Amino acid sequence: MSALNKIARTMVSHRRGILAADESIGTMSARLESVGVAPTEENRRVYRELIVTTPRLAESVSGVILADETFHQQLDDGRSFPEYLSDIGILAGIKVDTGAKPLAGASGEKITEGLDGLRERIADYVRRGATFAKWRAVITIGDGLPSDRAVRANVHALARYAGLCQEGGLVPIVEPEVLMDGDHSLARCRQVTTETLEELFEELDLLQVQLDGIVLKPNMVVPGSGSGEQVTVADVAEATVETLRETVPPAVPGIAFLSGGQDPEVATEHLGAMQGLDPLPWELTYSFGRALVGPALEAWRGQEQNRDAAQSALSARAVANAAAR
Ligand code: 5MM
Repeated sequence: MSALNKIARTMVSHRRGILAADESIGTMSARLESVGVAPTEENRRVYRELIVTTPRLAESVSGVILADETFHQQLDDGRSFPEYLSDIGILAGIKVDTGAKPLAGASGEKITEGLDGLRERIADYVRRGATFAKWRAVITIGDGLPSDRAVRANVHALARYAGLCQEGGLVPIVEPEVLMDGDHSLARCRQVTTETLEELFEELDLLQVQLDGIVLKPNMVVPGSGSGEQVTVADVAEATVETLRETVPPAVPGIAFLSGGQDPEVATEHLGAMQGLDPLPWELTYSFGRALVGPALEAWRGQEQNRDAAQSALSARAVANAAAR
């Protein structure tokens, strides 16, 4: 077993999943402001410390994805976030993309940036304790969208990122997110997700990315949030697993879903229903952001006296998702 494969398997095995706490400064600031907390560097640090010090987190979380700012911050006891996570048996990951920007010539579509200087940044993150990385590409469904050029450009960047990570000793989480925004049907989401994943695996092959040393982080196959289409948990589970069976090679050790704006409890139900569709060639787990920490942020609201309630809210979601596995 290669070192990368061993890390990837640790990330997705034993009923644990990955906590995405890597909101960019802009996103995290907006989330803090939405619950009445001033968006300062110190408040972002305090909030992230609350999240990672949740009691027994390591029983349901194998890895935490950090943003660059958090990666270089310390807990109150002086340990860096990667050091603390390692001490409690959780792998430290780092978001290495620098965000999704407008793609030239493709109105309304985005390309994720961050390849320049990535080899050197990876070496620095590895020295500071990172074992895996994350890069998120966003694919928008709309009138005539996504365009071929947006899908191609994004899967190309994902494959180049993945290759650089593996060269530097990090397991890449490869995240091609087909957004839930829009009024499209479940069938359309399935079609776009299938095409995106097909192109992604062609590109990973072209760039000689070692498939047993990645974790795929896709969207679940769901109707657009504005579609009004009524679907059951079983519909989503079946459509998602069928899409993945058609596109994801069995060499990939694990698939860790993003939640994408789904209600936290519904996302958990979807994850649970997929486990019933055995046999699956890969582990299926979670790499949720909002669906894990959303209720905790709501409960906290920046008040020290709400700390226990916030940690209990995160614990409840983490334990429920581990159980769903
Ligand atoms: C936690 O949010 C991540 C970073 O977002 P920005 O760079 O846009 O601030 C995001 O990539 C996240 O990891 C995935 O979207 C999964 O999170 P959700 O909330 O969709 O489960």
